Amino acid sequence: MQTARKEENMITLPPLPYAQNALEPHITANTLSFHYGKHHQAYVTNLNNLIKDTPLAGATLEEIIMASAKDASKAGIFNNSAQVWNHTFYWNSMKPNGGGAPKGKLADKITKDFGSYEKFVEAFKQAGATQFGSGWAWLVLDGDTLKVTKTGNADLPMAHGQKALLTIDVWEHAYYLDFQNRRPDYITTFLDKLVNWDFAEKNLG
Ligand code: MN3
Repeated sequence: MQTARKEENMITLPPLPYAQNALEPHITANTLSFHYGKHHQAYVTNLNNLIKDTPLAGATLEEIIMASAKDASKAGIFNNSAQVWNHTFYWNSMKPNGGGAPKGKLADKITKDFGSYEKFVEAFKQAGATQFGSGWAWLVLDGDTLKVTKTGNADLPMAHGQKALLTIDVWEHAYYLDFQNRRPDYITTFLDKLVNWDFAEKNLG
């Protein structure tokens, strides 16, 4: 019984929103089997080990992230909890047969805040390509304004008072098996073939 009670308090790995081969030929099942099955799973496992028998056991993922974001003594908890959140958000930022320009409310807001969809694309590619080392590029809502941002390692918009709408993982493990060192090609493929604007618009609220 004690085991069952403890499991209720654990952070779990959410299912991928599509099959591991659903993003092929752009992102292969081989990449997803490692990226989701090994990397994402490892962040979940590490986090559960780190919060076990601490006051954060049983907290929601967002509560754990915010409780550790500004506390240097909890860097390991922050890194692993934020990476659990970031990866779930990233899987949902893509879909089979995605890509291209958004429509409707989000398209209008992108035009209003960036000048055009092309200007957004330019900013997003620039952010992803210039994030030095590991990290993420984001479309966020900052107050009432859409912005493109980049974060290093596990860092994420909610730690900066921003609302995430969309993300791309630019850690090498996200693209190296399929694109080797060609990070800009991976970002272009994400935007042209994979991006899930329905998810981003839902996050806009
Ligand atoms: Mn990753």
